[in-house]
Amino acid sequence: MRTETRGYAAVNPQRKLPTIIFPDGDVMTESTAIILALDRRHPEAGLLPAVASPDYLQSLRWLTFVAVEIYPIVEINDYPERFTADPESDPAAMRENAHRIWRDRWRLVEENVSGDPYSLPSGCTLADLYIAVVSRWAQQDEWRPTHIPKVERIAEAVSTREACAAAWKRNFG
Ligand SMILES: N[C@@H](CCC(=O)N[C@@H](CS)C(=O)NCC(=O)O)C(=O)O
Repeated sequence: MRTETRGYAAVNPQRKLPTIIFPDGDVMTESTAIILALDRRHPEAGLLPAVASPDYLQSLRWLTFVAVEIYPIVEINDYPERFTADPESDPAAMRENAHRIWRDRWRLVEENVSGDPYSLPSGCTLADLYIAVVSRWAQQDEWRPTHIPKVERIAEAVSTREACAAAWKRNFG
């Protein structure tokens, strides 16, 4: 759902979610940029691994991979008509193709993350929250557990963290 109000367009010209308004009034859009900004503004919280550590590089890698290779597929799943100029095109076929690409890219995450139950050996980071949330989209609930069990473990571990459980329940039941 695109957020239609004129007021929302003033903070997010693309009228997409998410948007964050920081306590000092700074407004930011783009989920990965928001994550990096939160980490810089709250260094004490350890939201991402220490900058000098190898895990920091890997957390940037997976954040970026999910943001640019996976998240955009959600828009094709939700709004296939935006991606064709052909009035005869079949939205179901476009969606199925999007699902195939979605599954291939999640398999790549599955085969390359090195931690357990989180994506990196050093433990939970905002990259895990991002992986967990984005993995819930694009209608693959039945496919996920058998094909990407590590990603499922990340989502399970995130969803049961004390700080995340209520928000997870609100959004995903
Ligand atoms: N690149 C943006 C993508 C944001 C995005 O696609 N948000 C979805 C919700 S998950 C949305 O608002 N979709 C409505 C639409 O495409 O009209 C980001 O990473 O924040």
